[in-house]
Formats: sequence, structure tokens, C-alpha cells
Amino acid sequence: MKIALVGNPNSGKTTLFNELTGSTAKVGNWAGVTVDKKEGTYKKAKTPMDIIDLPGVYSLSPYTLEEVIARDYIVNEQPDAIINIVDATNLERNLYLTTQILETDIPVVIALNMMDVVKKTKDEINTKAIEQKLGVPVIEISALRGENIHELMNVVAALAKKREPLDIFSGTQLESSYRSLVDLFTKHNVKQPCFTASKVLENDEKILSFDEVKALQAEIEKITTLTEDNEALMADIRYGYIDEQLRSAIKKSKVLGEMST
Ligand code: BGO
Repeated sequence: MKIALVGNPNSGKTTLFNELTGSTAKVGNWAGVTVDKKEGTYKKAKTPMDIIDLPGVYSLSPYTLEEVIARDYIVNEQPDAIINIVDATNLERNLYLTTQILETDIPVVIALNMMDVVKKTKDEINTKAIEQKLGVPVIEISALRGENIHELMNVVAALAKKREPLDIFSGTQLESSYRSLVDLFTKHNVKQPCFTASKVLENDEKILSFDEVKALQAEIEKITTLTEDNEALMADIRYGYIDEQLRSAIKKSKVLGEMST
């Protein structure tokens, strides 16, 4: 089983990777670039799992080398599962990446890290509510303290082969374009049609330049007009979704709530 670790910089990805792989870890480079590629094996499962640590990213946009490496790996290499490590002390920001990962059909477990810090601040996170809203397991961990790691990996081992992609577009002004693009890409066997549709709506030039997408340019233009405003509009839709769906699952302690306003 091939498992990819994906998360924001500073979410605790290296700490979790080291905890999972120990002395099996090997560091190389991603092909042709000087970005670290770390791989290792989690040996404590019934069947050992290959763990690959993708570069820390805030988004699956095409702007940084790290983002391109992460998303090319997810779309082209199709890992068996993704562990999306999320910093629980900075949930809304981290979930921006999560919504993009969930637009693929790859099985995902969210590892809600830094729970030792959250418990100290007395913030409340309703993990079950997040699971229900996002449709994937959410496991509270502390990578630093090695807490709940085995439970996390048991859940990873039990994941199904495919997952319904997340749909953040219901009721938004891009809903009908999104649905038409998904239909178009599905019909033409484009990889990860939902993720690709969402990236096209972001006016993502790298995705638009892929041969399989470029070949459909005329049909895409019939469905939607892409402008420079699309990227900001998509960011609003993503944060709008996070806010609307997950507001009730996160309760900041008074002190922190007051500090953050
Ligand atoms: C420093 N709990 C807590 N409390 N901290 C954690 C946890 C957790 O579950 N997981 C990770 N950290 P990386 P990326 C540091 O390095 O794994 C901490 O970028 C410090 N360093 O220890 O590197 C972890 O790979 C000095 O903290 O993240 C690290 O994703 C003072 O989160 C940081 C304080 O973890 C980032 C912390 C010199």
C-alpha cells in the first residue's frame, strides 16, 4: 500500500513521517529538482505500508515547485491513500488545502495534529461533525508525543479503494459550470475529473495546458468564460464552504477567540 503524507508547512508532517518510518526513512530528490523526497516504511501494520512525504504546501495551485510536485504526484501516481495532516490549532487555514485534496477520488484520512496544544487552550473541536461534513475519517493525534498514531494507521489500512469527491459548489455561482465540466471530463476520461474541473474554474494555467484538457478547449469555452477574477472567486467559494460547513464544529475558547479578533 502506497500512502502519501500531505499537509501545510509546519503542520507536523516531518514529525509524523519520522514517527511512522523511523530508521527505514530515505531521503532523495524529486526528479530533476532539488526538493527533498522522503520515503520510508511503516512496519507496525499487518501489511507494511510505503510512506511518501510530499512537500509541505498551502494549496494545490501551480505557483511553487512544491505545489506542482505535490499535485502531480497525487493526480498521476494515484497513491492508495492520503494522510492529510492538519494543524488543529489553525484549522480553517489548513482546511483550504483539504478541500482541494478531497476533490480527488483517492481515499483520505485527516490526521488532526497538535491536539495536545488544542487540549491545553481549551478550544473545542467536534471531530465527528467534521467527519460527517467532509465524509472522511478524522483522527486526533499528537505527532510530537506519538499519540494515536497506531489508531490512525489502522484506519488508513481499512480505507476503501475509492471515495466520492467533495463538492463545494452547491448553491454557488459556478455550480452549473462545474457540473458541466465534470461531465465533459468524465466523458473524455480525463484523470480526476472533479479536481480538474475545479482547477479549470480557478483558471489554473498548468492544468489548462495539459494535452487532455487543451484538446477540450473549445468545449470548455462553451461552458464557461475564464477570467483573472476566477482565482479569487474560487478562493471565496472554498473559504465560504469551510466557514458554512464547519463553523459549528469549531468552538474557540474565550481567551483565544478574543485574541484572534
Ligand atoms: C519545532 N504537538 C506539538 N505541540 N508540536 C508539534 C506536534 C504536535 O503534535 N507535531 C509537530 N510539532 P514539523 P512540517 C519547534 O520544531 O514536523 C512541532 O513543516 C522548534 N524547533 O516539533 O517540522 C514540531 O514538516 C522550537 O516544532 O512540520 C515542530 O509540517 C520551538 O511543530 C513544529 C518550538 O513540525 C513543526 C517548536 C526548533
